[in-house]
Amino acid sequence: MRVEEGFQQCPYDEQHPYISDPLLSTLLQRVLPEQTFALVNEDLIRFGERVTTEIRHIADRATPPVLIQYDQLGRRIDDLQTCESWRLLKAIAQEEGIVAIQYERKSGAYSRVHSFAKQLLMVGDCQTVFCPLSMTDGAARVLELEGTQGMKQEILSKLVSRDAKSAFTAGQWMTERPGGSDVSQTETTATLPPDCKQGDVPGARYILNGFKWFSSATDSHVALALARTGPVSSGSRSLSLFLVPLRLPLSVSNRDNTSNGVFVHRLKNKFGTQIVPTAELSLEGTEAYLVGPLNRGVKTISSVLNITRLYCACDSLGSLRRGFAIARAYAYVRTIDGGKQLLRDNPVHTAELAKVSLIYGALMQLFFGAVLLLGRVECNVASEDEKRRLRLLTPVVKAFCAEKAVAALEECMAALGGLGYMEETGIGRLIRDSLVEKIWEGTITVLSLDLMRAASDPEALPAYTRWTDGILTSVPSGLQESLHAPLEFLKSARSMITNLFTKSDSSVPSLVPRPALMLFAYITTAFDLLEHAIWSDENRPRRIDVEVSAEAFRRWVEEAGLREAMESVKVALAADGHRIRMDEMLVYGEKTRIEKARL
Ligand code: MFK
Repeated sequence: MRVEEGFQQCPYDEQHPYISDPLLSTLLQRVLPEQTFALVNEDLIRFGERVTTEIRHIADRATPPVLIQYDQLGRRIDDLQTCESWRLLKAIAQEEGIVAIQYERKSGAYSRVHSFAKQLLMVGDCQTVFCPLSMTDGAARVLELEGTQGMKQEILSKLVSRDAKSAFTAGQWMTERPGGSDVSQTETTATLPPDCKQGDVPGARYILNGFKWFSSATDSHVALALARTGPVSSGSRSLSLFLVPLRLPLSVSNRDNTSNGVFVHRLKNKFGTQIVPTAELSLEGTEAYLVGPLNRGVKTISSVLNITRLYCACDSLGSLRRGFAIARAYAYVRTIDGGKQLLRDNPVHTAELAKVSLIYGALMQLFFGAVLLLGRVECNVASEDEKRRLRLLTPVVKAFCAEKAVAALEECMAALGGLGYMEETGIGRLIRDSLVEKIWEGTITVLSLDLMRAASDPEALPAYTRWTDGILTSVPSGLQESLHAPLEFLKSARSMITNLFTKSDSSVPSLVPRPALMLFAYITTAFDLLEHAIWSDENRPRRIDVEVSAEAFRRWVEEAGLREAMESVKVALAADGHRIRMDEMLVYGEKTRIEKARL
């Protein structure tokens, strides 16, 4: 039989990423004022169309970057060649205002929601182009807060521009070989040139020398870099933040790649995000300008981290959005049972996809909860309680979305059987790319320590408790009755968090932070889902919609892992020296003779 003659699977239609999404539009209706919703809704309908008809085809043609370090005459040129798709995707994102919307602030405090909703539609087709844009956004925020007048005029305006021909992008250089996440080991130094006397003035010119181990926006125009301006013994407290032009003079037309002493040592050979030009860089006499106070570099760059971490969460969520859309679309066309039924008619299959849907919806509620707070903080309309909640939530949202989205994406892949494992469906790439979210911009363990750092603010827990109390007291009597058991269970889970966060930093047992982050994420998400169910009860005319949102809350509390998260915290709280010793034995076994000899 010729291959064209046998059975041919009917192709699936992923459909419009916004209109066909089961959750996004309702969530936006809840969180946005009516007029803003109308504007955002219209933009998302138009943009979603652009994703499927134009952006997806551009993304499918992307190829990895190439580095040519020397020309035919032996001159060092460091010519980093990215593919046309990468450049086009970046330009489209700039024109669409992925960064700009958030600084034009036409929708006030809701501008962040607008941009992140757009990103959500494009993530699965963007080849991780939001990575450099996230750092561009973060750098814009740092310059908005700490930049000199000159930096604002010359750089900030270009970072937030919609004109792709003249817009800048920014990188962020923190990581170095000795410490990785631990920047206290930074080797890069910043020294004042002989002609410059005042080094602590914002904008002061310094000379950087060192080696940056991960630069994910190597094709950018500027970067924010940490470098040492004080004694090594002061660790991260003697690091300052610098704005580095990648080329001098700084302009989009300057192609002289080594003109500011920035040398691309090699491109990284990564497991995923292969289109992103991540590289190792050496800085040799590189000109740079002080941003923010001297020796307060970590604090100053934390605004970048807190923004890029939400982009990371959006990347996890957006990858899952697309994987789930493909799995749903396939269930509509794949016949089973000798051709008598469709896959979508099979309850066992649908039950598995319902678990994916629950996770997707829950992560979306958690994510947009944080995005709303960020928008309010940036527009100076946030209360002190909201600022504290955002500080607690940012590391949690990034870590939890990374942890849960990949597992759910695996289910989406399996929902297509062997076809899902084929590269052409794109789910494999989504998994590979989104796996990095567990690592870059802070691993889950680093983020759990950051949560503990944020929770050590004595006002953080009261702020969080006031928010949850507010939701609990607004549950209408109908829902009180139908959700009695999960509500009681949620309250008992919340008291566990209260006990954890009221411990002083030093009295938190060493194994607690990571399970504490997971528990905190489960509980916060449950409150977000409850808030949504309450809103549905009050605003949605169809009973079935109220029932579905209440059911999502119930399943999240009773079936999705909250109980297990509580158990993990209990185990970590009780862990003594013996358990830690047993962990060592389970992982490494008895010390081998070689190890003993080394000691
Ligand atoms: C599609 C999306 C793509 C996303 C783009 C990805 C690009 C990928 C490229 C990379 O991976 S770049 C490198 C990523 N590296 C990291 O994310 C670093 C991980 N390490 C940490 O996050 C550490 O927690 C950190 C370096 C931030 C802290 O180190 P330290 O030296 O232990 O800081 P310390 O002394 O605790 O804090 C210094 C100050 O900063 C303190 O304030 P005070 O001086 O007032 O007490 C902290 O409270 C404050 N701080 C730290 N983290 C903060 C923060 N403030 C606000 N928010 C935070 N997150």
